[in-house]
Amino acid sequence: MDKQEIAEILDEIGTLLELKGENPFKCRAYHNASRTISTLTQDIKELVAQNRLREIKGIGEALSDKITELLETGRLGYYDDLKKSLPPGLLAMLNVQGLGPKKVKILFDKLKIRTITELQQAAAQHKVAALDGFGAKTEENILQGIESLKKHADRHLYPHAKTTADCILDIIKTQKGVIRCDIAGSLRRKKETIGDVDILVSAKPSAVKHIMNAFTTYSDVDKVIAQGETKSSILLKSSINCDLRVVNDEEYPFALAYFTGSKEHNVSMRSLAKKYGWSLNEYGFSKIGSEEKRGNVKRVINCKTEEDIFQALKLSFIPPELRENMGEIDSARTGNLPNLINNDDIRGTFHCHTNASDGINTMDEMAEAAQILGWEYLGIADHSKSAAYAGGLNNDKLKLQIKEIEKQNSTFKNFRLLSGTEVDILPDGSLDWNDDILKRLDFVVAAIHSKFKMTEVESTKRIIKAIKNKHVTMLGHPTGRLLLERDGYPVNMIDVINAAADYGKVIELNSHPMRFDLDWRYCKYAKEKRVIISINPDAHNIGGLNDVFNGVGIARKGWIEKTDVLNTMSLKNILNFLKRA
Ligand code: DGT
Ligand code: CA
Ligand code: CA
Repeated sequence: MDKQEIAEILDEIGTLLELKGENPFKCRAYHNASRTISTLTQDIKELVAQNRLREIKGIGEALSDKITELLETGRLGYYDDLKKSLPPGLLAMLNVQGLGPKKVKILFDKLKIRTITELQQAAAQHKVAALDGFGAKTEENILQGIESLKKHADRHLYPHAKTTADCILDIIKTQKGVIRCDIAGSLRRKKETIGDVDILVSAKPSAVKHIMNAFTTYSDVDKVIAQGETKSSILLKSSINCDLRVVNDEEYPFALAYFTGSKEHNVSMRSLAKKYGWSLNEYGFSKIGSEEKRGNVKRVINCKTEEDIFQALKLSFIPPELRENMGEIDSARTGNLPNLINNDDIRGTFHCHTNASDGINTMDEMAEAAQILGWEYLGIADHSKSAAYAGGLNNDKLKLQIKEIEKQNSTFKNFRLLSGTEVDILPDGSLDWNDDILKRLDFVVAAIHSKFKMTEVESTKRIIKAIKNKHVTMLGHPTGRLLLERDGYPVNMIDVINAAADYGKVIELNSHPMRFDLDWRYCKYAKEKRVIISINPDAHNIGGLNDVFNGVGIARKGWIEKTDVLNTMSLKNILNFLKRA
């Protein structure tokens, strides 16, 4: 059991205690301990072995004993008993947007609601609105929340699916007889959310059976859905589905291209092949009209790699991220594919939080982590005063932070902290800081965090007004969406991009895996309008800085090149840019 698993269990204990209506201090102690453990820099195993857990702030005797039990035995009696004492459906109900432990407890106590289905029925019969502290509006929101949950239930956030796929790939790779293997599907295309994981293997025929066995007996399998000679499917305990396909090595490049998709891209590729008189499928190129089934394909062209397939069709290689049938085949034919941005192009980032607002790490720790990544600069952007829920800074605290950054900067060689803010765009489009404060900062990220329920016209106007403010460097998370949780506020993104172009403002590609906002589908337009994109992590701890690299994947999907991105600039150029901006 690692610290992350321990942190998750502690957090769940806190929630279970809330569901039971326990003393709030006790509940909070578990939530806090969870956060502390998940960001622990020391090795937790070592701390337990040396009996030093209690040196950590917020970890008393009871918590220390529980963490020790978890680490040593992989279980915790207290947690198991707690879980047994409540209907298991209550925890699932917390996934409905707007429902916290307090409300779930009332629903259970008063209406005996134990599952999301029961909740949906009760709300449809207006029994929920009648409860104290609920009302018709809350009831309506609950119904919408359930709908949205159902809509998203079968998709997963990118990093979650990627970690899962990498673990399985590691196991498959080491099996005897495996020749090549890769992740395919939407994960290879770096989509913002993933339906299921697709893995492709080429192997000697004699090895297929034990490869399939290794896959279906993987320790995290919940259910084997199918096990066959060419394809097996499993459902993992994490509720992610995973497909494994095994082909022979001659078929491999064709199968990889086919199962990478997208479906729409495949259809266009097949149409192009037809113009050459060929049929293209997952087994190969064959002459139209000849037998196309596996094993009977008379390949007209042999291809060893995906590159060979594109070459046969007189196309340059199309990176998987671009295979969405959004003009990539035409561009590949005319040699006009973009030279996509890479992880190595990133030289720093903006929009990072510290423990001065709702972040976890200190500014020093964030700066150190950025330098370990080899970056030249890091933009600190804590919340502004109206964002009370996120520990927004007041005037004095922000001024203090600016001073602190100056002081820190005198100690760095070849690195610089940039002082900034994530300033709230207030409902009328004005900013939460006055000009006196804003002009003292190196950069300003303006973003909406309140009053989401506006019409498209209203929120577009609100954003454009903020963009026009001369102190604003960039617009943060343009739609405010939380993937698989809530849609963003309605925005006319074309108008927003046009305004950013007119006023020379940057637009953030917020790279938090729940946001990926600006959506990649708008990146190409922004690029055409020469709007610079900043790939920002919205990091709340040192680990969060790495989200920039997920953002690079999304930027690649949006046809973005190094020169389209603010934080590929050197420190010197950034300082010049910010001075001019
Ligand atoms: P997902 O799993 O919903 O995130 O999206 P994908 O793209 O991974 O879709 P999936 O897992 O259903 O199938 C993997 C790839 O297989 C898909 O991207 C393209 C290919 N594929 C699947 N079904 C079809 C089909 O009916 N026609 C064509 N041309 N390709 C298909
Ligand atoms: Ca898939
Ligand atoms: Ca699939």
